[in-house]
Amino acid sequence: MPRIAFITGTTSGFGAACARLFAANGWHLILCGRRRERLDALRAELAATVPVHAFPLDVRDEAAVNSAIANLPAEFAEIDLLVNNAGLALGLEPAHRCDMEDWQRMVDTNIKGLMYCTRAILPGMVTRNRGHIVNIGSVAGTYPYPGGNVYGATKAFVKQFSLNLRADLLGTRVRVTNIEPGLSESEFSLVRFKGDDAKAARTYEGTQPLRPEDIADIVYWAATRPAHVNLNSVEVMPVCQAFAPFTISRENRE
Ligand code: NDP
Ligand code: 8X3
Repeated sequence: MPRIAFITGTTSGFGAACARLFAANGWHLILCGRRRERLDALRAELAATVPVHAFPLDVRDEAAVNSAIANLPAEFAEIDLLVNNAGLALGLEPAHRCDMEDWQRMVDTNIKGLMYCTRAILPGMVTRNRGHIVNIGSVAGTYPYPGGNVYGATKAFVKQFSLNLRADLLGTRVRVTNIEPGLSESEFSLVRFKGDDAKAARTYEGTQPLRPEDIADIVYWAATRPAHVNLNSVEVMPVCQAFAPFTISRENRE
């Protein structure tokens, strides 16, 4: 029986790479993101291989998420895998200089959007007693760094929400995995720095970051373990990245 994956945020980066890998392995796909032209192009590319249902969706819009799920064509309705990938970071300023709208957009997308998609799709999985939710968290949800403030906090939400879903789903055959990547090259930094190409490029300069295909590989691997195996979390960094040491300020002593 063909399997159906719903992947959010497939117009670039991890989501597009996941769509390509799952298509290459015969999965039927439901794809979304806000940029219609890119979605159309991806659908045109993949529909030659597998059935694809693609539509523009802003995951921050709860009513639109619910309506999209409620009105799925019958052949796509029984979702086996939800990849909650859509997300973003905005800015790298210290908290006292951040733009409140940036903080709100990160909360609305990374937390609320992920909640809306999960809440809309999970009941069907529980009824069918089959399914898998793969959330894309981040190392920023575990390790603090300057400027990570609300972005990291949204990914800490993803971490704890994933664990709590596991607690709620105990006794069902529905699986939950949180994948937590580190430095990865995609449009992530371009979005974070609001279209500033040079600044985005400097993030990756002289490094060998993870590629979207590396993350897709892990999502696919997690989704294709035997049905009795649940990967709770996968933390992954490029070899060129490690943890910051504790820092000590020598300023402002009494
Ligand atoms: P990209 O910017 O390349 O891709 C982000 C995707 O999310 C795009 O397809 C974008 O589509 C979509 N998206 C953003 N906002 C919305 C929205 N409101 N509704 C629907 N779709 C939306 O970044 P990545 O591929 O790197 O990021 C994917 C996920 O991985 C994110 O959750 C990110 O936080 C996480 N991550 C990224 C890391 C990195 O270093 N790159 C490391 C760890 C985690 P569109 O703009 O068309 O809506
Ligand atoms: C993306 C990784 O380190 O830029 O989640 O926050 S990082």
